[in-house]
Amino acid sequence: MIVARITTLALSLLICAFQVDGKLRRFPDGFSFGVATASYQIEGGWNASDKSESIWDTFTHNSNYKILDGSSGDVACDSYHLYKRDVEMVAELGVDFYRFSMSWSRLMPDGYELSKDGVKYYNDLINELLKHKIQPVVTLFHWDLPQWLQQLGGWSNSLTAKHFQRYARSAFELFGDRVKMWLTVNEPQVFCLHGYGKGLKAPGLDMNGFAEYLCGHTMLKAHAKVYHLYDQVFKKKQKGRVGLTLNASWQQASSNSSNDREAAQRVLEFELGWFANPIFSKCGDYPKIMKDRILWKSQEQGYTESRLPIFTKEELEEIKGSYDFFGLNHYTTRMVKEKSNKSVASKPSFSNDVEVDDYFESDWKESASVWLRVVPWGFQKLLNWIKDSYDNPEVIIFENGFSDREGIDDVDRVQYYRDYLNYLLDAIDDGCNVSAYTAWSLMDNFEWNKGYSERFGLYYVDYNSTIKKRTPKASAHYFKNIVKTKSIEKI
Ligand code: GBE
Repeated sequence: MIVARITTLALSLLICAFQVDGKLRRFPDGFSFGVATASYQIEGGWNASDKSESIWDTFTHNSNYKILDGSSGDVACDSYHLYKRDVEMVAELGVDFYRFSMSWSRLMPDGYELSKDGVKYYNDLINELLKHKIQPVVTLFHWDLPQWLQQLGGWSNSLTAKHFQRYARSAFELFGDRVKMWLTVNEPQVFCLHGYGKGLKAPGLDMNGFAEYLCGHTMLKAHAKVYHLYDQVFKKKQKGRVGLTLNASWQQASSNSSNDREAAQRVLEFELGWFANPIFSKCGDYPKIMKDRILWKSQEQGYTESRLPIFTKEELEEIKGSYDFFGLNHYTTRMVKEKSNKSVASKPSFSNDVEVDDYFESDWKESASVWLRVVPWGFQKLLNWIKDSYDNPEVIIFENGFSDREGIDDVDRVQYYRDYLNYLLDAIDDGCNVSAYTAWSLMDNFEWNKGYSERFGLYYVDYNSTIKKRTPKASAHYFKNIVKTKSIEKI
């Protein structure tokens, strides 16, 4: 422990020395910083008081599904009890805002009545943050749908949008006097593809090529409904902003050939455009390439209509422009080329609809996650793609981070943040309108299918200790210094 302390100290001195010697780059005036978490990944208290089960409770308690280390979020970081320590850490970092999510099944166990204890928990957390002058940023849905709604089809049932709106209304009424930034949903693409298409995540449905599109369709409608509800009923009085946050990797064409460039563009359209186009593009609706390909493949596969649902005119209008900013979660980059042996698969799937080959360059530094390689320049390229595709919207980075299996001497994470933030500044120099940055994550937490085996935190969590002891890593000291000086050494 003492040795570890000394190395951390040495490391932070080294980081400081680096910053004094190297050339410093400043973040623009008004640029703000935050850190993020999500309810199921940190709270625990899965059956505290009158909380009902969420699909992640069901999923992790069912042995047919596989969480790598056999764990669950039953206790996680125990933030249900330890939220004051969490806020203390956020304050230590000196950031402007804390992005956390609300557990729908904690706040409204049966979808209608509010839970007294659920309301109290989020009131306490929000008030504690404000006491420390930290702005709360709330995600309404970060993947933990109430199980009773899943019984009714979950996000493949379009009525879920109505239930979501009722839940959001309560959240605005209860907390909107103090919460000024809301995210409706987190990464609908990952949630729908993994939960309804591949069956990897809760609710564990593997109805590839169908159900992920149904899920996405309802989520887009739900998002828009909540956006307009806030806009029409709450915005004037509460003066907050509403958006959502979308995941995207950069997709680098493996050659300059038009085939490979089209393939890379296609992945961007299927991953990011699927949700971004209907909301942020001038014409609205799904990307043309998605509509065309899925219809064509569906017909070839013998279906009479496209597996991608169609919006009505009214729905298109409702969804288009339903944002106050463009939320982005970004981690990594892939190389993409045209698929070598293309086919209309008899069995529909999202990946057959996209139909590319992808890979990582072998010299891209690895993380603890198979899907995450360190490719900082991809960040700049992606931000420029968003600028060019959606008329340079205000972008807020709501997640960016690195996974390891280390303790508090997380040099690789320090380097990741240094490099990614440098390319973020390059993107800003290119004219990208990025106004804030959020590190994922405040602390190590339940990393979905990987359980506790992959760590993303700025704070180390000792899961074996009864108090789930949190200790700042080298990256916490490093990040704190960036926030404090609003600058970073040039790489
Ligand atoms: C986000 O997702 C989540 O919002 C957050 O909750 C999570 O903790 C954090 O990032 C770190 O993962 O077959 O395993 O290779 C990998 C990040 C799929 C984006 C996982 C999809 C990461 C994109 C598929 N990735 N995800 S496989």
